[in-house]
Amino acid sequence: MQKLNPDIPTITAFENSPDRGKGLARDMPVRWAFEEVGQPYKVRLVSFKEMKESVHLTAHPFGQIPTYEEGDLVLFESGAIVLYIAQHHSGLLPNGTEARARAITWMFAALSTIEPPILDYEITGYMEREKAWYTERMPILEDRICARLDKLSGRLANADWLEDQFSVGDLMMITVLRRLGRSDMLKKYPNLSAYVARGEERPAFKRAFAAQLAIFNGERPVD
Ligand code: GTB
Repeated sequence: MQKLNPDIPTITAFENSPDRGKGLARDMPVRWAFEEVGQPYKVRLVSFKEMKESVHLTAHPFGQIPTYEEGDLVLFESGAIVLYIAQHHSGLLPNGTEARARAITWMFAALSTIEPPILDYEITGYMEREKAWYTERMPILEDRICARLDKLSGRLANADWLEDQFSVGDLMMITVLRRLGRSDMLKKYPNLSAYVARGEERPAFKRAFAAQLAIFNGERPVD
């Protein structure tokens, strides 16, 4: 595995992101976490072909992005990478064992409770459109998402963040909710829409978003 600079972590991202610069690929939460904690990072762009080749598979067993390399440490899974960044810098986890555990719980809730029905909906949307069951299945999947959003909305209520302060839990929850785009599902929950907008207003989010958009617009990272 090529080491660009052992002191500055290097992540991988799509050379050509299918999201067309919307910041929906999973390098985005990693970039956002780096920006929140003020850690510079490098990006190595990979094509779909390179992702499936042995060099990349050494870092990522499933041939995907993102990966994280820092010295001899190589990580994959955006959640694990974001958590690692949060644990090794201040700014994304509160002080206190219990408060930290609650923030991490929200991160897991984002990835393992909120995201799965959203992914089912997305994947059905582009893989099963021609199937006979498509029109019947989509509202069922939509209901499953809304059942989760309903509870999340109730829990957030009028608060700015899921716990007392912005944390890695909010970073991941907002990342996941962004996958709904400006869909009618999110619009049904004004407090969740405002929550996502609040996250997107953070200067760190804006820097991360601009960096991935620059790649979509043809800029290439410099070593
Ligand atoms: N669980 C892993 C993680 O969280 O890191 C999942 C990683 C993953 O899904 N990576 C995707 C990938 O490498 C890119 S982000 N796909 C290539 C492959 O599997 O061959 C998922 C993604 C892709 C596209 C959009 N989009 O176009 O909006 C959004 C999200």
